[in-house]
Amino acid sequence: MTESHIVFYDLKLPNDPNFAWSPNTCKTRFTLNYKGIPYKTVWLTFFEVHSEIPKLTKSDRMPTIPVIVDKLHGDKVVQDSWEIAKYLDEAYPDTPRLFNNDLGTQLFFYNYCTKNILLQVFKLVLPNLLDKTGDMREWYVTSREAMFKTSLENVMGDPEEQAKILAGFLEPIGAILKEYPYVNGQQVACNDIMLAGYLHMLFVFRPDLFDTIVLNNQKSGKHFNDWWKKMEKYIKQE
Ligand SMILES: N[C@@H](CCC(=O)N[C@@H](CS)C(=O)NCC(=O)O)C(=O)O
Repeated sequence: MTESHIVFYDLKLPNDPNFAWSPNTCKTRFTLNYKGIPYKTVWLTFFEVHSEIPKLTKSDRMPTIPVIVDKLHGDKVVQDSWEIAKYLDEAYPDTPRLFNNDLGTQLFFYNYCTKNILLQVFKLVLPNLLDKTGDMREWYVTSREAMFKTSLENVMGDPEEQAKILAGFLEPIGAILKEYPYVNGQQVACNDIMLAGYLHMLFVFRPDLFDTIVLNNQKSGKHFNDWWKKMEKYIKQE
């Protein structure tokens, strides 16, 4: 067995341990898969994120995951999926690259996906996610309502309407995939990994909607379908 270079902290649902679902951590999982860097997952619940992560980061920054500890480079700790992607490109230069002197445009696309795609996917999967929060449900509802400054019912809104909005946000990306095999053109870039991380949450919680809104989207035709098939090899647990 290959020895893992990276310890990767992922988010565990109380009723579903060892199940990769979190969009933020999936961005890093898929990054590690794409780069072929051997890693070991440590699964934390939301409560453990708050108790364990500050011990690693030794900072008063809000504890979130993904976090990695790079055992090959002096136990370097990196927090945040975007920072981790940039770090791994530098620390492991012999692995497939995610950036090619295009940080600004990739950041623009990443922010577009976070603001639009991730938010819409979250609204659509929220009832399914809540069903899996087990004894953390009360904490989860209270903390998310504080984050959104409104009730989760308001956040969810009308699912049909939310699905239409998501389809609209995907449309300009479908137009890229109509012309090119990947978001940045001929090769996988960080953009593809980030987008796959966000869409993966819809795939695992609402495969029916993933099928209609993403894979068989009326406007984007089969282009997302072709892209997802190419990305599938990076969308796996170690
Ligand atoms: N921008 C950050 C977002 C990280 C994030 O929000 N992670 C969530 C898990 S999906 C978290 O750790 N949340 C802790 C909490 O909500 O208390 C990234 O991309 O790494």
